[in-house]
Amino acid sequence: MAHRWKNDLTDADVTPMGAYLSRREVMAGVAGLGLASMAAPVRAAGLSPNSWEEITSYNNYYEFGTGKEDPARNAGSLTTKPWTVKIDGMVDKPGDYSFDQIMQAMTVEKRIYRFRCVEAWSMVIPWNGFELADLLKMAGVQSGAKYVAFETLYRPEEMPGLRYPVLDWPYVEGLRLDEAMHPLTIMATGLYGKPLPNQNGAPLRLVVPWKYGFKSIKSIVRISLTSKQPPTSWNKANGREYGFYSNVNPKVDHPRWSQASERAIGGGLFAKRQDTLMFNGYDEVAGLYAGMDLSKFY
Ligand SMILES: Nc1nc2c(c(=O)[nH]1)N[C@H]1C(S)=C(S)[C@@H](COP(=O)(O)O)O[C@H]1N2
Ligand SMILES: [Mo]
Repeated sequence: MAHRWKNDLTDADVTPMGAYLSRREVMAGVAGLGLASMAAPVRAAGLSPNSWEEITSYNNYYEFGTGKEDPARNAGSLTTKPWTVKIDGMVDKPGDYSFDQIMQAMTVEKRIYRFRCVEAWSMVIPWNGFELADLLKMAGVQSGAKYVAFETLYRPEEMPGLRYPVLDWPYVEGLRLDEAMHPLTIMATGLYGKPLPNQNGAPLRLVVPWKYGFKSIKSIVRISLTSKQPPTSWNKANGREYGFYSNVNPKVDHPRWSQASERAIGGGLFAKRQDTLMFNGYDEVAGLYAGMDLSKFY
């Protein structure tokens, strides 16, 4: 399976508009040629994805410990079947949606995305998932809704890290509604065509590729549509260091380190750091922040 990803790269994919704009159009155009599989959005042109081993053994999932290897070691105990996501707040059809019910309604596709942690390391990850917009449309977003709040499972019996007050549990995150509806924003349910491993946020987690990794909240049990900006875990823990927006921005440093460059995981001991790109390279989201001072709204 792994080697197939490179074959998914096409010239269309390397243009800035190649990915999200193209999905439905290109799918429509290409489907007739029987080449549908080549139209999958590839967001890291020229880069090859990190290995399964790298993506599943170097993780941040503090509910299972704060070490990079803790999640792989400790998350095996997490029960992900059955799984229910409560969708509530300003929606027409609030309720408890089972994971199976969601998967039946959604179209899962592959998306190769760059992933940039605020700690200045990065990977390239071949996700499987569906657009968050499709799930929100299914629930029926009401007109007064402006934000989407997300919550991770809180289950101390299975999550040893919850014993430590590193964060105010459960882990919570949030997006502005237009960010949540953006076609690049996905709910990931798999990696390399396999179900998402527990350490990566099984059975479903958010992926917002133009934001620092901590926005991509794992193992989601609740999604609430709200009129007010929701609190977010890292912002509550240290508001000076972690803002609500957290867009990848090489020009706005973390108070304790530079964000101008990053260490690509898997590059080897002597690999050169690579430049960090504005919006992690996803320039098509720039319009979402038109007129905003991104050093103030960090
Ligand atoms: N619930 C929860 N979600 C989380 C985290 C966490 O500790 N708990 N860590 C975040 C951070 S800091 C990063 S970098 C990414 C890591 O995702 P990965 O382990 O799949 O690479 O998950 C994010 N989502
Ligand atoms: Mo992170």
